[in-house]
Amino acid sequence: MRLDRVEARRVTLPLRFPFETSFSRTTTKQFLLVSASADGVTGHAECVADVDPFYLPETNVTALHVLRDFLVPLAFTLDVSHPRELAPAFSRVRGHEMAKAALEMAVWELWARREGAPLWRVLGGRGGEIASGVSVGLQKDEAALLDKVSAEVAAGYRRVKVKIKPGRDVALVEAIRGRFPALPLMVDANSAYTLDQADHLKRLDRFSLMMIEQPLGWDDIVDHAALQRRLETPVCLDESIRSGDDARRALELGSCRIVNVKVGRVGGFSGAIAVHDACRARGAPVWCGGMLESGIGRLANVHLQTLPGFTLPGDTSASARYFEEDLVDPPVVVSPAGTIAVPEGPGIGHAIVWPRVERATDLHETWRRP
Ligand code: OSB
Ligand code: MG
Repeated sequence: MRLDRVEARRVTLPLRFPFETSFSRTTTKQFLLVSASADGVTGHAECVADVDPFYLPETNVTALHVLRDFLVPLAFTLDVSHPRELAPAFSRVRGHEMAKAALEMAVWELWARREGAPLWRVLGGRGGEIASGVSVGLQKDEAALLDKVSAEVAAGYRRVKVKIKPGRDVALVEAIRGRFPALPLMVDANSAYTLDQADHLKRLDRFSLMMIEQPLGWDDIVDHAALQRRLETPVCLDESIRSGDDARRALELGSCRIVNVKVGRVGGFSGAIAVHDACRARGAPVWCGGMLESGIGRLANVHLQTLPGFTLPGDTSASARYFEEDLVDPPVVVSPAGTIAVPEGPGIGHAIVWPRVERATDLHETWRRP
């Protein structure tokens, strides 16, 4: 298969509520929607880069540059006999995992559509349903946080993650635990602490948290290993894991006991499968993170989570938590039992609502094979 056209659209969607973390406060979601075509069939994928480099170094502008000037021209030289050939071909470009992932995932989605198969089947997963968890941003005070957590528990979510940062951590977790003694609960610091604060973080050990996600440096695995030795609570890495090899190294070093995988952060589905396999081979649980994706990226995450190593609920929640109107129809919904149905249709399996995409698009580039 030779690609004959690749497109990138820059799409902006308002978020229903601002999403606040230790590193930023997001009120609108802007992303690149990448489409790859061959022989009259087109696959689509959502890039997880953001407008700013506050989570990881890439932005929508760097992703567009790297796609336009390097990855797309490279992809046009390939005769693809399977989408897993994209990642090794892209390895000449160092870093830029989010840009790579967007094109790689679009080719997997195209591949699935060509086969008339749901994405999960070409990824090696299974149909059925997945368990759903939620990520709750920083709230204005303890009462607001307790209200939010109560609403998510009532909605059926199987696990709740709350964002923390210095000054907004131990007391909040204590309050949630007081109200919900048996709730599968975890926290995510997005690199807001340093190893000097290990004694403080140790105070979280009393609350039987499932894990603490990315407490230290965004590119660190050495200090995290020192921290994990001092904590009972399992450390989970997010930002620090950019490949299957990163997952292997972090687990071997004892930097974490659990891994969050985001397809967009590890260069695409091949990278995500490599992370999954590295964890599974070492008996470490892996779960799927999220980046406030529209339904297009959200469904890609649903399909990925049908691989057997995904033993914990991830951050894939209902479209309606973020968007008044999603770009897919039907939107992603969560049952009262806290599950999401795995689609059976070709590719991501839900229809993309093109008039909504076009309305939300302010820039559209098309590249053709020379
Ligand atoms: O650290 O997991 C994170 C959102 C944006 C950037 C980083 C993170 C997150 C989330 C939200 O936690 C997960 C989601 O609901 O999509
Ligand atoms: Mg995280």
